[in-house]
Amino acid sequence: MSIGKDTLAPITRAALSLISMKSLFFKKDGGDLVTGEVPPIDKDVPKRTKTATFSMGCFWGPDALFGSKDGVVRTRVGYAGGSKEDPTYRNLGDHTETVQIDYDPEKITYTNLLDIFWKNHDPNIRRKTQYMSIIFSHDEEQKRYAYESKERLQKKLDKEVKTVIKDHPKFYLAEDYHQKYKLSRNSRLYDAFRSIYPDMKDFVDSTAVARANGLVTGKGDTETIKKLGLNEDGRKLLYKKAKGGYL
Ligand code: MHO
Repeated sequence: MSIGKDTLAPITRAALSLISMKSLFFKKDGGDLVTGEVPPIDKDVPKRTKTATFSMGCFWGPDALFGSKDGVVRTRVGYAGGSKEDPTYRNLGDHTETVQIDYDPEKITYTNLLDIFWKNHDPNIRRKTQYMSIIFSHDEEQKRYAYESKERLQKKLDKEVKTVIKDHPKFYLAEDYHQKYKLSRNSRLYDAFRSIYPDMKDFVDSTAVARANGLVTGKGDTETIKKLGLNEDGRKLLYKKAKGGYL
């Protein structure tokens, strides 16, 4: 026999309906974890940014990794390097999973980004096209740094570095569910940021969201949590995830 609602004390009933109302109005859209203001870090976007584009395996990890770095303003994941028009995840053709980074050159250099690139995947292995190691340079300077750093690493390892260096090709933005994927695995936090940025483009372009996506994987400075537009409950939850180091 199940206990019907009328067998519960009125006070319990009232409490239960309050909880369900709260979840109806707040929890679903994540509004219970945010301050309702634009995240402070997003009010501070530099006017001039530069762009870097890398392929280094499944793009979920690099999205979070680069997003966690001070000086990185925006990240997005997509497909590049192939010739197929309008590739999708299920119909990728000859493209490669790619992360694109807008950065503030006053705070982080292309050389810093290259270091992160080399240290966070194995460039000695030739992988299938989807997961190939590629540096897409956006100008002559980036190209030079890319070749120089590849050369240096090859000498150091005394092993062929299979990374391909190409000129910046057309970049096709990946499906919404791939953007800030690590954060999406934490649905309360993901919904919280979606409640700040209901428009997917604003969400993807937010520095706050990029940092949160890094923090849930245990990367980045937990001091940054203060600047992401979360209220105390939100900050506590993100802090817990950051310390848990979920990958
Ligand atoms: N299917 C792999 C990689 C996904 S990545 C977007 C996984 O589940 O880890 O290619």
